[in-house]
Amino acid sequence: IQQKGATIWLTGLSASGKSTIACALEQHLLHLHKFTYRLDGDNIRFGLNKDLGFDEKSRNENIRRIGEVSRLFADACCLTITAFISPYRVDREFARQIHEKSGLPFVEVFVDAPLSVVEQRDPKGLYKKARAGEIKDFTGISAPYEVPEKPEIHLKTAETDVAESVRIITQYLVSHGYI
Ligand code: GGZ
Repeated sequence: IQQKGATIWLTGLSASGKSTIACALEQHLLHLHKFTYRLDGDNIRFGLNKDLGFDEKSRNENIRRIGEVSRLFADACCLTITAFISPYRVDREFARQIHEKSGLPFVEVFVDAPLSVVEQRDPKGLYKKARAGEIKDFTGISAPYEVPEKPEIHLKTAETDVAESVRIITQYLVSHGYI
């Protein structure tokens, strides 16, 4: 394999657009014939991490494991895309540190949409349930989201469409020599 690995770490609220951007980015990188893989709730929270819930400790462990797995994928020369809320700064920093210790690029992407916007989108009705107290520890409502302080990329998804977001991330990867 000629390419190097890297992790593209998307973080943001539920319904901010992480999964949509991750899927579109994966498709784009595949079209460029890059070795890429996407880690998201569907292949992690229903498998490796099916023992974990959404209290603070469980989220810490969720993100710790995803950080380790993404590092392994990146070490295997994969452009690894992760799409998890990852609400705690300390957990994202841990993921970053284990990549950097291994000499692997870690690109933190803040998928930013205001709470008012994601609550309006509410594609699965989860915010409504959280407001009604039917889901506890819901990020943005009854659990914290710690905004990234120095993300490599800051996407405002209320103002930027998916294609543009993919273009911005790809441009970053090209300009840093990661692809
Ligand atoms: C936040 C929750 C919760 C609670 C279930 N808080 O929009 P979705 O539905 O499809 O994606 C959300 C997903 C969040 O899982 P993550 O592994 O990304 O979270 S974390 O990084 O914080 O560990 C949401 C659904 O799971 N979901 N309960 N209480 N999101």
